[in-house]
Amino acid sequence: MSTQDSKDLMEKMIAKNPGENEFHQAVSEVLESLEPLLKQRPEYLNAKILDRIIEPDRQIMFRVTWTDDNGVIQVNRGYRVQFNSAIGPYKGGMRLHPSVNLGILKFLGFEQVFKNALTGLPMGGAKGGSDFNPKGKSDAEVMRFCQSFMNELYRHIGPNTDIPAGDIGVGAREIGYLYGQYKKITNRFESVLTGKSINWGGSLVRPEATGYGCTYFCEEMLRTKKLDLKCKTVAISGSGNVAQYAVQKVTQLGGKVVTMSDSNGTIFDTSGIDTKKLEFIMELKNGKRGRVSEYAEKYKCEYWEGQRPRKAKCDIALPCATQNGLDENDAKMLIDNGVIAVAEGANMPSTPGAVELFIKNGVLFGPGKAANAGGVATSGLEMCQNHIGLRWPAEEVDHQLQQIMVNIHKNVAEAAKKYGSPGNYVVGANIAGFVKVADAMMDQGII
Ligand code: NDP
Ligand code: 2IT
Repeated sequence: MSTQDSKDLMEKMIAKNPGENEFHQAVSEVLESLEPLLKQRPEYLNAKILDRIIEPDRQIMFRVTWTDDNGVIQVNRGYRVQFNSAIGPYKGGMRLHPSVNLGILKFLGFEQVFKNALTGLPMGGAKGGSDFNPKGKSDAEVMRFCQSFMNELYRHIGPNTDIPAGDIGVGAREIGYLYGQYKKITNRFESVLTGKSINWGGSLVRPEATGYGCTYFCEEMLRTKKLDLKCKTVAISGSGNVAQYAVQKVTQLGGKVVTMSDSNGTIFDTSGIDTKKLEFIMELKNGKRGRVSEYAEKYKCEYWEGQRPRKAKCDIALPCATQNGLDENDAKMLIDNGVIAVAEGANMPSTPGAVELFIKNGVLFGPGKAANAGGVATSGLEMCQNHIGLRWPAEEVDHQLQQIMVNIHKNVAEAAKKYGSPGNYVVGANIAGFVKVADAMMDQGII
């Protein structure tokens, strides 16, 4: 594919999806990475695989009506973008956040297609959610919202059709309410959601999986330079599910985590966020649903109101909050401070300018679709356990998760090398993920 063809396709895609900047960003990065592959495999172009792969199979939008605790009727918009099912049923999380719109979910669904392919498990890509803001809502309000959301969603999903899971704003509580309503409507107890609680079909290690997997991926990158996490200073952003378990695994492997953050600010704890302090964060964020500033008050560390963690001097950065939270200036600061590796726990947390700087400056950079694939991979393991009617011990699931992350690293590194960009995990991840999905689409004909 020539650069001109790629530009033409991008222009067409932007015209068809106006204003969906994050989606444009995600597609543009993939198209750029694929150029060396397409030179060798023109059959993908003849079969119009690029035009087909950037168009979701199906985009579902619906009204979600619920009543708040004051008896006032509220209306939100619900979505499920079923992006691609070439290699398996649709699979991907659901996000509840006021910033959710169709463009955000298309970017996330598109990324999910390649990420899921990289896991080696048979899962297509999807993403869903709503602009509902769970912050400040009571449990009862969240429950009524989830029930109303499922009243529409249930007809579009199923254990062999589409299996949603958690993402920002959707954790064990929300998955519970969604599952309860699905069961009420369909009278079926089946593997239709992942991230379920342990005593009703969930998998051990699924809550930990994204943060652990990201840390394992980071270790694999470091291993290529004969380094490891021992005694490394690590800056983590976010304080939700992914960030919490990244902190836990980094600490277990001998690293020292000095930052966490939320949408209000960053805590900078030079003595390290150890196991005991992490317990406080978990209770604060998962139980009390409070702000990280309370940590700074309790442990008397620095708190940077309204700021991101990037000015913290660190060897390793794991961005685990949300998209585009790490820009060129942040990247410059990290590089000037000697960062060795960046592994994305979040989806697309680094802007294209930041990614370019990391790669130019020889920073080991693990893009989200490779580095955070441990979450959805373990969702795949949860589905597998549900289908065979067994529950594997934590050690077994963790072992499989580690193996999957090692394989992703290996496959991505090999693809990067094969197509002329050794060490470039962005190119490697995009090509390795794409080939798998594109080949399946070719096999399945013009549909
Ligand atoms: P959570 O809801 O548990 O936590 C989200 C964290 O990100 C919170 O600390 C939140 O702060 C912060 N955050 C969210 N939106 C913003 C924003 N606009 N600006 C600043 N901070 C923000 O979500 P997860 O930990 O599950 O998800 C984090 C990232 O990881 C997302 O990009 C998600 O897509 C990705 N991911 C998640 C997987 C999973 O299995 N859960 C799997 C793979 C990727 P606050 O509390 O203030 O809102
Ligand atoms: O972005 C992601 O990979 C997720 N939110 C997890 C999806 C899943 O199906 O477990």
